[in-house]
Amino acid sequence: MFGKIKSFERLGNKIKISFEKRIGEIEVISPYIINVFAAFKREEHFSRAIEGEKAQSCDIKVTGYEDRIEIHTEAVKVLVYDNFKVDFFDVNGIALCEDYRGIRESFIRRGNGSIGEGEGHKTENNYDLHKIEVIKTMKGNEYFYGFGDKTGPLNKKGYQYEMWNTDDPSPHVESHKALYKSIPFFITLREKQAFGIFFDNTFKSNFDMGKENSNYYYFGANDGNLDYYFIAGPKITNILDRYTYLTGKTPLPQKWTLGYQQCRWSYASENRVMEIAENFRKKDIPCDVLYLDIDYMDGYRVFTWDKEKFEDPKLMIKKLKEMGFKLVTIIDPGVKKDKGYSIYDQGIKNNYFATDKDGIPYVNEVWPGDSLYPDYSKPEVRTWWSENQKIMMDAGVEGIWNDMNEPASFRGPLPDDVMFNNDGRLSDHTEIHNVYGHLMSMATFEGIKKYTGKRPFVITRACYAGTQKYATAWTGDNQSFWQHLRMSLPMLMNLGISGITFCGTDVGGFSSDCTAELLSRWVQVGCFTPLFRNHSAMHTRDQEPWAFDKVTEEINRKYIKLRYKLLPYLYDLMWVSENAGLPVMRALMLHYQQDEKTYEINDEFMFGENILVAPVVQQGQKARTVYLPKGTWIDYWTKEVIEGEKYILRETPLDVCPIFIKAGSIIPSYEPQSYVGEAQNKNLILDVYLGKGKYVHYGDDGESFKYKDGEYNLYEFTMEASQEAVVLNIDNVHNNYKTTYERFTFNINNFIAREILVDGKAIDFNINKDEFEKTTFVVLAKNSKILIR
Ligand code: MIG
Repeated sequence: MFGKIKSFERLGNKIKISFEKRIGEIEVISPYIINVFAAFKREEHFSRAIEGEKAQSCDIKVTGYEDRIEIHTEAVKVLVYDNFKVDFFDVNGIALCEDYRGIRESFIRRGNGSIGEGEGHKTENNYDLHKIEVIKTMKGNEYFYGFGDKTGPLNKKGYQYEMWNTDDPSPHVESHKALYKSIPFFITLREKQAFGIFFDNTFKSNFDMGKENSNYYYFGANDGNLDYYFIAGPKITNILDRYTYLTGKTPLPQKWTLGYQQCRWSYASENRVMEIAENFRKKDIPCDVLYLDIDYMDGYRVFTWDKEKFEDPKLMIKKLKEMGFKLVTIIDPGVKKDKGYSIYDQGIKNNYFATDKDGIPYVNEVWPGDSLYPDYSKPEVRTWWSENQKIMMDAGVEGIWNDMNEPASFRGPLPDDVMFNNDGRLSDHTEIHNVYGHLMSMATFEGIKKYTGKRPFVITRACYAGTQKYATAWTGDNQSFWQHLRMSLPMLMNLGISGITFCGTDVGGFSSDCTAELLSRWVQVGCFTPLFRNHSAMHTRDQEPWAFDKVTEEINRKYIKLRYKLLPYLYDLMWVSENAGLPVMRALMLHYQQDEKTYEINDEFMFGENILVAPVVQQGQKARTVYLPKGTWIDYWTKEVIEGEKYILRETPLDVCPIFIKAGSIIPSYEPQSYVGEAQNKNLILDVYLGKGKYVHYGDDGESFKYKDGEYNLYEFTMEASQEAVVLNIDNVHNNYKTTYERFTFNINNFIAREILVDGKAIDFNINKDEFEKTTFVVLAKNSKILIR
């Protein structure tokens, strides 16, 4: 395809290599990030995931040898050979990622054709279609992570996946090659060292992680350019920071978006919505957000209201607000073909819809019947769509839920030759499909930002790499199956590894009927997922926290309250995510990369660095094994101290989700409220688990962008502890937001104090020996040094 190397030249960070038949390019983005590029589809190096210039000036050494070109940065060594074979080494000369030069040989499938063919179905083989393909050597001891929302286990070794956003209502199982999102990014972990690969290509692509042959893995696309990034580690956490440096970090959301959310297809009248709202308050179950699914609209016409069901939306939303609820409405992309309907008329008049190859607006069917697809790849359409958000914002709606944006279509898939503007490039559906939802989210985000001035809350089903900048993602139509609760853990952990920090599944399951026990266990997981939303489909049985029995209701209340208690900790994690690219729900190996036992744990996760959650994901399970990595852990419920680096057995009565806190943790919490902002949080509670530790707590107004101008607070808490004494330091290291805290309440777990000195002065404290031993005291919210002994 490329032929032999003829010459090369360096232009800034780029090394342009002339091969006999084509030009290849290596660009050093940073010492750790290397781009491999060759123009096939178009000359321009264009990305939908990466915005703005990312290349940094850095030291690069380029040397030509007889058989290769060597490019050195301070972190990696890149060797380029004939045929644009590229190998990556670390600075010690250890090979990390090498192109495969051996024989291509598929695994054996015996019999004539497949069973599918025998029964008259067509089988697909995408490999032959690849115009672009990169094959990497596999040594055998690799682990692969990432790829967005793919089904199956955490480690993707031995599996093959496709990137083609797909709305598939059948129960999601391990054989699904694709779901709603296309995030062509993965991490390879081998011998405790990791690196990332981001294949920035929006066409249909495939990733075969050693399924075809265990000597190699590969990725390829049907069209587009050769364009991938090698991202050096060796730590996974650093790779995530670098990947999100390229594609963007999940921005800090408004605080209420981290509260509990209740959804349903559909709460379809004002009375029903108010009944749900009142129930939450009456039953003392915290809740911040209610949703309106498609039935609030007038005949599924987006940006309209069914005035019979919702006579006065503005007034209803006002009433909800007074009760502390925020309303989120669904907006699908499909615009009803309907003369006289303003959105349709504007779209037709201004050529805002995708067209067929002859330029005639393309029609397919979605909920409204015959519908057209706004061409979000056209700048004017994004502006128009963002202006439309005003219609909803004016009514008081506080977040927008973008569904069906794969895009879904009821009368068969959109033909390949449906045409899109692609910011002036004129492209067809094969190129735009995987970024359609991404671009819709972008337009929605911009509109909400413009009309509210607040941090937009957009929730989307379809994503491409980088969508985290604009939207929260949910994992689409799961089912009320135990299997789907189980699968949600690796799926959400891999979404986090793919840059999508703010994600969640439908708690309780979307399709099928949930059971009391399943909801009881699902809410225990939902409590720790960044997006905590219970949702269920039309015709399924009621699934609200109180829809089953008193026991289930009580368990829902317990875990929803725990979520509200932990809100300051979760908000801190979101702040960390915006700054360091780390997810909230973390696979264990993110923090225990040296411990191979953590590499394939599918049923435990870290909620930040301090809390390990080992939920029950099997019906009737009365006890489960938990792997605790190296270190000392404290059982959250019993305060038992357990040495890690071993498997333990934990009893799991229905209301217990095993939770373990790392020794040395200082966990901030609030007294649970019915909703975010019900009362000012004047008291920050700090749960202290003895050990050596440091914790940084972040605070701002919880809704505006002022924090970007420095209007925020940072409290640094540090601890040194021995058997006899604990020393705590409070240091307000950043102090630009008028804090609401008056005091800090410390709970020192597993410690009975005899004396507490704050800046040398003795203060009062309480000893609690009933439940478990702890010492509690209150100090003013200011810098101080506390000695407890
Ligand atoms: O064709 O709007 O995933 O959450 O409730 C189904 C109705 C369309 C699919 C979404 C689901 C939503 C439903 N939608």
